[in-house]
Amino acid sequence: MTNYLQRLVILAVPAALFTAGYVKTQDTNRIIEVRARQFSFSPSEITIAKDEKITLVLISEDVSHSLVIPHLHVHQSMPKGHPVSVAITSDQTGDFDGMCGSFCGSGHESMRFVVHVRDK
Ligand SMILES: [Cu+2]
Repeated sequence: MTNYLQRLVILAVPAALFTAGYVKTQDTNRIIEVRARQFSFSPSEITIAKDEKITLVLISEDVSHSLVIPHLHVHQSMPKGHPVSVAITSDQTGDFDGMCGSFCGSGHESMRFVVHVRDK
């Protein structure tokens, strides 16, 4: 019985953590982690397929930043120490510029991000 309980805990704890996790993946196919620090995003560009559902997991490594991609209607704050996620998709192909939308220091303007959307 003790063994059974141990196994139950071993299985249940990760499941509970995932369910209650701070990153919500919602109905998406691919997760891409993007880290921000003064004064760049890493990666600074990503390539996705048209109509592909993507979850960006955004992590700020130093101060608060934000990711703004006007064409994809993304305007997501990236508070220091709190990973956040945002779903993106595009029904058009092209190269769509993004940037940091929160002034974060003297190199803020150089924080650029590009989403390349290609045909499948
Ligand atoms: Cu910034």
